[in-house]
Amino acid sequence: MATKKPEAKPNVSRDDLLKYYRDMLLIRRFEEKAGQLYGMGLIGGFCHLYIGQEAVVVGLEAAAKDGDKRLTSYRDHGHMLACGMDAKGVMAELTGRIGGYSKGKGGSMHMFSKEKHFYGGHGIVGAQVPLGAGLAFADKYNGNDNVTFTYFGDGAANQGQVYETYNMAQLWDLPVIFVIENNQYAMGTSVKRSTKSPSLWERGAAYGIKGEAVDGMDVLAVKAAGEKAVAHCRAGLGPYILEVNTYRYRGHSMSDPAKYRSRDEVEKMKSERDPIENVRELLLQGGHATDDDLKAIDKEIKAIVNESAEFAKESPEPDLSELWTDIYA
Ligand SMILES: Cc1ncc(C[n+]2csc(CCOP(=O)(O)OP(=O)(O)O)c2C)c(N)n1
Ligand SMILES: [Mg+2]
Repeated sequence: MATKKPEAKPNVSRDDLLKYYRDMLLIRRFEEKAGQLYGMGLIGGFCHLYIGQEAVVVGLEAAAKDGDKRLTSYRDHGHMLACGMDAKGVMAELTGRIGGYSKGKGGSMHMFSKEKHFYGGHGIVGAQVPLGAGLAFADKYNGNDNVTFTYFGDGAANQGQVYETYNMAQLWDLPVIFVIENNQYAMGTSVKRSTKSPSLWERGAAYGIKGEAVDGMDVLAVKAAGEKAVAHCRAGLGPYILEVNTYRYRGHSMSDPAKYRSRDEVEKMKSERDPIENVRELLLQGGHATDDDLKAIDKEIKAIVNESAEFAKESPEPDLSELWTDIYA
């Protein structure tokens, strides 16, 4: 992935820039805390952290409006926080407590919010892609101008159902943005080992779908591309593909031996491309914020995250009777 520094003069307001900084930092600190609670045995099962990829979801949420929908894979905590779901409810779900978004019965990969139009949390690779087209179909049918952001990974991009969905979405001009979060790896398999074609978004051409690749470590670039994609969909021109090039700093999940890449590679990304550091530099260089302003934000975020962890520890486990609720059969 190309290394490039953020532009010195971003075309956004100071308040916007501060919001992106705050939103990305909340995801980063929340995920670090989740990692700690996992290490302490308070979170069980699978847990996939989003650290490193924060600019993707924060940039795209900056292009969304109320009523737009989103859904993603199992690497989903960042998406929930970015669309305004409560950190306490997310953390409590991770610890399997009644105060969680799925009453402690879903865990990391299975949370939803009707209020925030967040449709999961999907553990089956690629399964959310056709579901996203279905949500977009409903919006088109209902005659509103909402769009659906359907996030999936570089690994998922090799799934057959993605291409069946591309075909139908384009055929029916569905307002769906296919967001390929290309973090360079699918578990331990680098994209270079799994994929011969140089770019994933260009595969949309086979179906007549427009798209582009974006620097996913630059929140402003992601926002700008998101606005373009959203405008395309709202104008009734059908789906759009964004391949957002990003990087995950942590393992695939909490149980990852990390033998498929070098420590140097990860360190280089962290030191040269970090999305939060990039915005921090923009804020400081542009005179939009002082060190003290940013320290105050750090403190505020830390308090939100600590509060979520306290809530998650204190919330009771679901009662046994909950075994028989929220089930179809
Ligand atoms: C249908 C299916 N096949 C395999 C798996 C096992 N699996 C879980 S995550 C994953 C890798 C997916 O990688 P990618 O789409 O790049 O997403 P990332 O984890 O990088 O966010 C695999 C193979 C699964 N959950 N579902
Ligand atoms: Mg991946």
